[in-house]
Amino acid sequence: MRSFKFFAMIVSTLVFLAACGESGPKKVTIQPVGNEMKYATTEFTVKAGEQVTLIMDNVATSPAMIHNVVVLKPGTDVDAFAQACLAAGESAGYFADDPNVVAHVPLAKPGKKTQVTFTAPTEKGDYMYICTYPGHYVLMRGTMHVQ
Ligand SMILES: [Cu+2]
Repeated sequence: MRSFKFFAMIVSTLVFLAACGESGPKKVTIQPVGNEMKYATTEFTVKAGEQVTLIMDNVATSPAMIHNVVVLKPGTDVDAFAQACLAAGESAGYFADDPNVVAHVPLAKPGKKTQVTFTAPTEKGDYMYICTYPGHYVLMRGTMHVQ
């Protein structure tokens, strides 16, 4: 009887772990192209309303190549937003909160990883993402497709 209880406990634990594996947030990793001011991952797709863990895996080695990822709603004035981030300054991680921000992965220094977990928008469409580190947003851009 006792061994049956133990066995049942093991099985329920395994079932629980398997369920967690399936229902955890979808992981999306974004890397730059070496020491270039470019994302290697320029697009990815998520389902509307799903949980997403977005990761900046900064594989750069040059000290100037610090990157983040900020996902914006369609129709955002990207230039104005990037200017606000620049004005927010280094202490704010070159990020200015704004109603148009869908997700914000903090700055990652070379060789580091940062991440954020968020709920994908329920509205389908194409969402631009940029790096708001000074001077990067013009070249560091990508698209998150919400389907
Ligand atoms: Cu950058």
